Amino acid sequence: MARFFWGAYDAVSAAVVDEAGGEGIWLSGLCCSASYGLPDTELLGLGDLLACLQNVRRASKLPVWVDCGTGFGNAANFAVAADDLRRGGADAVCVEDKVFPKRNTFSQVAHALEDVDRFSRKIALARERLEGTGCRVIARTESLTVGEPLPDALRRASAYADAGADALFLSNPADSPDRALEFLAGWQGRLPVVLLPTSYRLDAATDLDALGVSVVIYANQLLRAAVAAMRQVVERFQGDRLSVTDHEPMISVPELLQLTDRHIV
Ligand code: SPV
Ligand code: MG
Repeated sequence: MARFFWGAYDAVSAAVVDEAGGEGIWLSGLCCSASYGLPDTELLGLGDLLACLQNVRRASKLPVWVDCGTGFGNAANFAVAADDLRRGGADAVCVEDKVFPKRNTFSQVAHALEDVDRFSRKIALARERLEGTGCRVIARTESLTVGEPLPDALRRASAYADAGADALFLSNPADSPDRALEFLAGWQGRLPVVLLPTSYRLDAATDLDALGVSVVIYANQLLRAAVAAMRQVVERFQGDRLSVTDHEPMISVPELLQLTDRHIV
């Protein structure tokens, strides 16, 4: 049965997912970077990401999949980083086949894809390093992001499966799921697939299980919702500067205390 993960970036966002009965957490590179005031260009270091993971782990025992961007350098670097993240509480590490320093998938810039063999080596070495630990390696392909034809995405996915990836993360920054669905038809369930419907909408009638989709990630919706709510509140207080009442949308102080006391322990 396909599971739904939420992108979190700190203890509060993780606690919100946890108390709502979420099924898993995506430690989002974009959102963690933003919380440090950094662009999503791999300026966030391994130590910073480990700190974000520690905060999220303080708030939740849910599975946490860590977005490692392009993996902190070469295959050897990614293997060490993956092992550190595993010891920090990661249930999976996800690495993408772009060239360092990558830009966010939704950035309107030219993205450079990594060489298939070099990327496969990253997967294989991390897989070897994590053997027996229970921590998974997820290979993310950006083939559709750069507009490559479907056979390229399938060729890359096959190479990553051969290298030992446990799941395939399919980026598809389009306003329709069509290409992702075409990929799934061609892929035929060789590895479980992870989808990210950030810009497209999956039809309620889509049979995710039959298509081999194991996880759907809402990667950045929580931070986007938080910013929208914060803006709304600031604007309302600006219009009524002496107001001490709770403005919508805002939780009460006791609710905040309950969140920190009950979920961030
Ligand atoms: C992230 O959350 O950092 C991701 C997902 O990589 S996305 O930004 O939507 O590409
Ligand atoms: Mg990312």
